[in-house]
Amino acid sequence: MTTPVAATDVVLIDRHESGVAVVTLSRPDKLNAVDAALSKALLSALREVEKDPAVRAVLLTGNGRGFCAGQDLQDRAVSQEEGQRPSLGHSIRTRYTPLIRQLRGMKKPVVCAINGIAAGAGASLAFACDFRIASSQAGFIQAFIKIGLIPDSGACFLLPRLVGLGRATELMMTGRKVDAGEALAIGLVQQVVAPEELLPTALAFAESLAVGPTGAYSLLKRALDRAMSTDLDSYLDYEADLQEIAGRTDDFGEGVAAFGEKRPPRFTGH
Ligand code: T3D
Repeated sequence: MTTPVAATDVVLIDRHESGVAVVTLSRPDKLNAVDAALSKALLSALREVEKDPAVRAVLLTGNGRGFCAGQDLQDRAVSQEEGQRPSLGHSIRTRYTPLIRQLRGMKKPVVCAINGIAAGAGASLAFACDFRIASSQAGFIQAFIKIGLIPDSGACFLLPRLVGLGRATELMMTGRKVDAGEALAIGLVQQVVAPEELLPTALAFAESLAVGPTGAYSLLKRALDRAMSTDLDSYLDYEADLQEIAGRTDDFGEGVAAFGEKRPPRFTGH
């Protein structure tokens, strides 16, 4: 079933019985560029699927030929024409930071199905997901520099961690397009498929995650995030704390029982 959220039709949620919620950006005539309504609806949709216990994995994608073209520049053009200088710091703090925090902090795995161009903050949304599967027609552009901005929405934090500092710097300073083949070669996406295979492939992958120990995925995400930004000694303490939590879950008991009984585990996420 597909339900528009936040009284708009610019972000759709389609809940599948498999436990996967497909969240779709839907301003296709503007390549799903982020205006105030879309950012608000996306945050609302992500929070909604996060708190829905029936949802165990999330799939983020876009309608039409683009995934997301970043900030809606028509909004900005209007401001410039009116002689205004918009506070981009305010825009980042209120519009984009909450989205990136929500995606990175999501207690469920998030798969991004990149159906077309991902530019500016649109690329950052994809970087903040746990997995990226791309259509052969997808591409990534660090578009910020072309309009005199620095990469935002976590791009300077996330992209070097995905592809290395040297490559990230080159992509960010040139603003050149990375096509799907290059994205695969540099590890920016896990898989590239034909456009008609994108949703079935991404959905099947998300479904395979949804039957997994989703509580452990959540802890694993926290472990990886911490590991990328601390020293080994501190990390090892944090790891022990997280494994303490994992060891008290029903899923750990079920996993060990299933191993002993030589059967597939039936994880519940508890
Ligand atoms: O401002 C703040 O709050 C700070 C935050 C900044 C975050 C950011 O994301 S900054 C970066 C903003 N994004 C860009 O700079 C990308 C701008 N778009 C493009 O460079 C190109 O559109 C693409 C390379 C993405 C795709 O090119 P192409 O040739 O495939 O498509 P197109 O013809 O340019 O676009 C199709 C339509 O989408 C077109 O509308 P029209 O003329 O048919 O009515 C175009 O204007 C619209 N569109 C594309 N991107 C945006 C957009 N409309 C508004 N904002 C956009 N970002």
